Amino acid sequence: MKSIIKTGISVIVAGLLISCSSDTKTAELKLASIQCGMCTSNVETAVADLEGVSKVEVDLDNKIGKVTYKASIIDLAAIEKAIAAVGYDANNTKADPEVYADLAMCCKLPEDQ
Ligand SMILES: [Cu+2]
Repeated sequence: MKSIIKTGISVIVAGLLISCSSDTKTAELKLASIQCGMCTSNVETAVADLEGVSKVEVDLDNKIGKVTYKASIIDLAAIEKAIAAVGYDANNTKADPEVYADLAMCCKLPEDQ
Protein backbone atom coordinates (compact mmCIF):
# COMPACT_ATOMS: atom_id res chain seq x y z
CA MET A 1 0.00 0.00 0.00
CA LYS A 2 2.78 2.38 0.99
CA SER A 3 4.69 1.70 -2.21
CA ILE A 4 1.61 2.52 -4.29
CA ILE A 5 1.43 5.93 -2.64
CA LYS A 6 5.16 6.43 -3.14
CA THR A 7 4.89 5.51 -6.81
CA GLY A 8 1.94 7.86 -7.18
CA ILE A 9 3.88 10.72 -5.63
CA SER A 10 6.94 10.16 -7.77
CA VAL A 11 4.78 10.08 -10.92
CA ILE A 12 3.29 13.44 -9.91
CA VAL A 13 6.73 14.90 -9.18
CA ALA A 14 8.09 13.61 -12.50
CA GLY A 15 5.09 15.14 -14.26
CA LEU A 16 5.78 18.51 -12.68
CA LEU A 17 9.44 18.39 -13.68
CA ILE A 18 8.54 17.53 -17.26
CA SER A 19 5.96 20.29 -17.58
CA CYS A 20 8.41 22.75 -16.08
CA SER A 21 11.34 21.88 -18.32
CA SER A 22 9.24 21.65 -21.48
CA ASP A 23 8.57 25.37 -21.12
CA THR A 24 12.27 26.11 -21.56
CA LYS A 25 13.41 25.56 -25.10
CA THR A 26 16.76 25.81 -26.80
CA ALA A 27 16.76 26.58 -30.48
CA GLU A 28 19.43 27.11 -33.09
CA LEU A 29 19.08 30.02 -35.45
CA LYS A 30 20.83 30.39 -38.77
CA LEU A 31 22.55 33.78 -38.80
CA ALA A 32 23.72 33.73 -42.38
CA SER A 33 24.60 37.44 -42.59
CA ILE A 34 26.84 37.92 -39.54
CA GLN A 35 30.41 38.87 -40.46
CA CYS A 36 32.44 39.87 -37.40
CA GLY A 37 32.62 40.26 -33.64
CA MET A 38 30.53 43.41 -33.78
CA CYS A 39 27.71 41.52 -35.47
CA THR A 40 27.99 38.84 -32.81
CA SER A 41 27.57 41.32 -29.98
CA ASN A 42 24.79 43.22 -31.80
CA VAL A 43 22.77 40.02 -32.12
CA GLU A 44 23.59 38.80 -28.61
CA THR A 45 22.57 42.14 -27.08
CA ALA A 46 19.32 42.30 -29.06
CA VAL A 47 18.30 38.78 -28.08
CA ALA A 48 19.49 38.95 -24.47
CA ASP A 49 17.29 42.04 -23.95
CA LEU A 50 14.13 40.10 -24.82
CA GLU A 51 11.86 39.04 -22.01
CA GLY A 52 11.81 35.27 -21.65
CA VAL A 53 15.29 34.71 -23.09
CA SER A 54 17.64 33.23 -20.52
CA LYS A 55 20.68 32.54 -22.65
CA VAL A 56 22.08 33.42 -26.04
CA GLU A 57 25.34 32.35 -27.64
CA VAL A 58 26.42 33.29 -31.12
CA ASP A 59 28.91 31.10 -32.93
CA LEU A 60 30.51 33.38 -35.51
CA ASP A 61 32.52 30.63 -37.24
CA ASN A 62 29.44 28.55 -37.93
CA LYS A 63 27.03 31.51 -38.16
CA ILE A 64 24.67 29.96 -35.69
CA GLY A 65 22.94 31.40 -32.65
CA LYS A 66 21.86 29.20 -29.77
CA VAL A 67 19.01 30.66 -27.77
CA THR A 68 17.43 29.34 -24.59
CA TYR A 69 14.00 30.81 -23.90
CA LYS A 70 10.76 30.25 -22.09
CA ALA A 71 8.17 29.17 -24.65
CA SER A 72 5.31 30.48 -22.50
CA ILE A 73 6.75 34.02 -22.70
CA ILE A 74 8.31 34.29 -26.15
CA ASP A 75 8.42 32.30 -29.37
CA LEU A 76 11.10 31.77 -31.97
CA ALA A 77 9.39 34.10 -34.48
CA ALA A 78 9.68 37.00 -32.01
CA ILE A 79 13.37 36.24 -31.49
CA GLU A 80 13.94 36.17 -35.25
CA LYS A 81 12.13 39.51 -35.56
CA ALA A 82 14.35 41.09 -32.89
CA ILE A 83 17.45 39.98 -34.81
CA ALA A 84 16.02 41.26 -38.11
CA ALA A 85 15.27 44.58 -36.38
CA VAL A 86 18.99 45.09 -35.65
CA GLY A 87 19.93 44.38 -39.26
CA TYR A 88 20.65 40.66 -39.50
CA ASP A 89 18.98 37.67 -41.11
CA ALA A 90 17.67 35.02 -38.72
CA ASN A 91 16.55 31.75 -40.28
CA ASN A 92 14.11 32.82 -43.00
CA THR A 93 13.39 36.21 -41.44
CA LYS A 94 15.19 38.85 -43.46
CA ALA A 95 17.08 41.78 -41.95
CA ASP A 96 15.36 45.17 -41.82
CA PRO A 97 16.91 46.77 -44.96
CA GLU A 98 17.11 50.27 -43.44
CA VAL A 99 18.91 49.07 -40.34
CA TYR A 100 21.18 46.86 -42.43
CA ALA A 101 22.11 49.89 -44.58
CA ASP A 102 23.28 51.71 -41.43
CA LEU A 103 25.52 48.90 -40.18
CA ALA A 104 29.27 49.40 -40.09
CA MET A 105 31.01 48.44 -43.33
CA CYS A 106 32.62 45.38 -41.72
CA CYS A 107 29.16 44.07 -40.82
CA LYS A 108 27.86 44.05 -44.36
CA LEU A 109 27.77 41.07 -46.66
CA PRO A 110 30.95 40.67 -48.72
CA GLU A 111 29.08 41.61 -51.92
CA ASP A 112 28.05 44.95 -50.36
CA GLN A 113 31.49 45.95 -49.07
CU1 LIG B 1 30.02 42.89 -37.92
